[in-house]
Amino acid sequence: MQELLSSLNILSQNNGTSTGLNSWGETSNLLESYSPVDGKLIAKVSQTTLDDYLKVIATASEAFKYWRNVPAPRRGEIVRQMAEAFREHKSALGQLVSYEMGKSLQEGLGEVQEIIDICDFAVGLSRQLYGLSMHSERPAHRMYEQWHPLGIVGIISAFNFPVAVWSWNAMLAWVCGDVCIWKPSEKTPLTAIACQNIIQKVLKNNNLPEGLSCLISGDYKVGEWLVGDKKIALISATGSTRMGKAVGEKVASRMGRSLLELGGNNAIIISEHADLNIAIPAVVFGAVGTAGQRCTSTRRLIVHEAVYENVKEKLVKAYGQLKIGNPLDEQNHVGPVIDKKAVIAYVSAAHEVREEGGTMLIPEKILEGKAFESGCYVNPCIAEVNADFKIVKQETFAPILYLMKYKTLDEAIEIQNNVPQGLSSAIFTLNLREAEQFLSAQGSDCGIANVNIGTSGAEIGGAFGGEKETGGGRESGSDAWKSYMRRQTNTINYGSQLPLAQGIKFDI
Ligand code: UN1
Repeated sequence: MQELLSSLNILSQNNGTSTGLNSWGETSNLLESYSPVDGKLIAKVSQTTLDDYLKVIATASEAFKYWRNVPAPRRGEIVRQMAEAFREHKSALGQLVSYEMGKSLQEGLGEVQEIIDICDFAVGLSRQLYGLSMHSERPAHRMYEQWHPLGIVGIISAFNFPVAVWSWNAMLAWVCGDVCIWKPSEKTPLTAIACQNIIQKVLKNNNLPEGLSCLISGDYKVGEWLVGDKKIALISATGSTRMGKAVGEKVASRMGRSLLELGGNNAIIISEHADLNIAIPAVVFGAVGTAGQRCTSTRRLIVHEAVYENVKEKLVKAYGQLKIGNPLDEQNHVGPVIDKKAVIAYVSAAHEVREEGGTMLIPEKILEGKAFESGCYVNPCIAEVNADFKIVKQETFAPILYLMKYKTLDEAIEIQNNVPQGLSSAIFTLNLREAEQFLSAQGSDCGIANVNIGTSGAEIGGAFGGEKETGGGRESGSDAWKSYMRRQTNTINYGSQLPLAQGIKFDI
């Protein structure tokens, strides 16, 4: 591990386990990062003080004045170099993601690949920040719109995708001419420092000013400084709905912008016309991948009554083959959940299922003994429930799958939509009418709706985000870049008259 950390330049020279965050001023109160893989303390990280924070803001504000004037394709070139740097460090960073967060090595590497992919996307985008031109109703007038950089973007990211979600925001923000201040989850501070170190080299090599990419560290209080600060033009926050509501309200009260990517309660509908050979693996990957800790994890399975027993049997069999253990060992499918608090949430969700009258088809179990010393390894479980149970309407960040039955597609869609969250959804069917109904205006109400693929594992090219309590924000691909810029409408009169719009006469 020491070797891995030093290959990512994380260990500071003077202190074996603590690391300074940046070169600005005093830091105190160390934040401890424990691995859920083996329960060991990996390193201690300095927390940002208010004094540090003020210096960071001043530095970022200065950097913005410079960066906004750099031509966008030139900004894209810097992001291209960042992609190269991440390619070079993919293996080490992927391992650290896996060790600090607990997801499988394949998924850790996949996360770094998402960074590389969004960099590539952003490079192309840097030449495509298009505005429209309009025909003016007045003679000898030209109208068009242009997109300008917004300012400082505050990025609050969650532990479950400790690096990819930051990059979706930061890479777009940079090509758009913004500067970024990143507040990673206090549960995964080291992967953030690793990313900062990787890009710092690129920034230095190109003589770019300090402040383009800032990292602040600490708990929610540090996040509150960002959220309440009028100098932060946009807050992009990923996390729980509870956190997002607090952030959204505070940012709105200062008339700032927020982009929220919050909880999901994602369902897969399995119709009687489904190809179960692809449906079952999609459900299992969606429900147990990342130990059920993706925003897009499959939490609910709504199965047609004609195939219900068959699906149930196949699922139980598939779950019986899952290997749970150290996520860095590629033999294992499921690693630990992030910490003991997550284990408690998992256990109490199972209790609530029973209290509400459901059955645990595969019951909850905390794994003990050798290789499970961290206390964070749990058995993925399946519960048979009614769609209206209170617990089924909540997002529990753990590998628990709720199974329910339906008769008609209308009913299945009604069940799927009848939760407070609206992130991701999917149907498995080979019937064209069913698939199209699911995707239509009377179908899924989620930001993401898929046919014959699962709810998780979205590509970076699409806009990512969801409706209702998921927060409404869109990140990553498509035209999500528009959230990171301000639109300006320009009208130019190249004639010698001053005609007014709407035909108004004003003679003087
Ligand atoms: C998240 O869980 O916050 O679609 C993001 C997926 C990933 C991103 C998930 N590409 O599962």
